[in-house]
Amino acid sequence: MMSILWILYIAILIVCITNGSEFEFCEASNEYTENSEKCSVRKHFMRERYILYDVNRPEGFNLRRDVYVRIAVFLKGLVKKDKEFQWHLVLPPWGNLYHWQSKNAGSQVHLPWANFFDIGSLQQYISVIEMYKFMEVYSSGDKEIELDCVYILQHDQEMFKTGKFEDKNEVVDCARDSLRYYKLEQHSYAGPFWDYRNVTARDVKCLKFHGTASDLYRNLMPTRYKSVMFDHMEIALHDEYGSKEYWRARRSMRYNSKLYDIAKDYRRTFLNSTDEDDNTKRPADWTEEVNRRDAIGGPYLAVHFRRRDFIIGHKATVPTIEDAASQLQEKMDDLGLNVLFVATDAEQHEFEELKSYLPQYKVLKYVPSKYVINKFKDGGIAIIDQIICSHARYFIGTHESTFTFRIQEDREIIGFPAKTTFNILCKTKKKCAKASQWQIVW
Ligand SMILES: Nc1nc2c(ncn2[C@@H]2O[C@H](COP(=O)(O)OP(=O)(O)O)[C@@H](O)[C@H]2O)c(=O)[nH]1
Ligand SMILES: [Mg+2]
Repeated sequence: MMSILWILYIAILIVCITNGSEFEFCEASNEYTENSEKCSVRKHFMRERYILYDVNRPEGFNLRRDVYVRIAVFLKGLVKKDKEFQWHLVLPPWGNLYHWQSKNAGSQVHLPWANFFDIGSLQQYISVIEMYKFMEVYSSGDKEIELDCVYILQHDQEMFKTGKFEDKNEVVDCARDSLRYYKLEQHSYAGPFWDYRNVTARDVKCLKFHGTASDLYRNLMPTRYKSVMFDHMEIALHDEYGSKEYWRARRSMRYNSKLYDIAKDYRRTFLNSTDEDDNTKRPADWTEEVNRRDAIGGPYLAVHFRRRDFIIGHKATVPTIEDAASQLQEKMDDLGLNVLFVATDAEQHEFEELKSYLPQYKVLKYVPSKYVINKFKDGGIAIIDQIICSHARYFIGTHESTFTFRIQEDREIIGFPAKTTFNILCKTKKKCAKASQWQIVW
């Protein structure tokens, strides 16, 4: 009886195969399947690869935004080179930043990128996925996420001692006690992982690294790893700082449209500034932007006046409030402007002091409503300040502040003459550091 059944089974199988029917071997699932569509879906998932990253904890919002550009250009190059796999960048959630301490902002952890940026615009440059979405897709319903490999980038201290810098990409022994990753069991490590408790890694490697981001291609090993994370990604340098590709990645970082709306409203209400009057209209789609230098900007001077930790960390270049006021006054008179917009992290009494030196002008700063601070958090308020500064007729920033750099980039993209953008407050009128000037390339 058994053998008759066997013969019948084999006969059916032969008929199926010779008919070219649905039975086929699916490598993706390592089985015969009658459903080739299902197989190709499986195959598709087999090709997905995810890159994750994190940045040195104390780094601020605006350096982190620069690290994104590095990794975006890196991924763009990778996608061009490697068509075998489908590469995605997982966006590390925002949170726990040293500067984000507003009491009325509610929780400021695990904030998705969509809070600050326009995800559709980012997608037009590379494939990105928010962390919470990645967790859903990657774990297929399970609560635990296990990454395949984490590389912790580390400076080569020897190079800093000798001053001789050369490319390096070398897996080294981890000095485990100094790391925030630790072994739970064989092939399982816990670690900071953006403050998620349910994330672990199968492997953690320390990488003595010096070089540009694309030197990390070789560490991806996509036939072995589906997900690779780079911690301390700020150590990898730009592949093409200031190139056309750099600026494409930077241009894809449009903000959440609600933040533009708030800034627009403020400009219209308090600064007599509209895109029509100021010649600052932009295409809705960043890929349609073109090279121009004819933006006029609203009838106000904007200053980014960085205080707090900068007063100590950048003593040699940050002016006193009185000195800053006197420099601003000179420029306002020069330009015939009587409205000053101040973006600052100063204490309220410092802002009042600045105002007291400039009684003849209208001196304003953006004060968010309770709703806005609670919804968009400190990062959103920073961006609103940056948008307002980037639409001013003339901008003066703070030397070596990445907050200022991001405003300068936005002004370059909008199309202002460079001389209205690359200006910084001097220590005093007589003592001035040289401002860097990174102009846009199209
Ligand atoms: N809203 C607002 N926040 C600021 C301003 N200046 C500094 N901050 C805050 O302080 C942080 C400065 O850190 P970071 O982004 O690293 O820029 P950098 O330290 O100036 O290079 C910002 O992210 C903001 O949270 C400002 O003009 N307006
Ligand atoms: Mg900083």
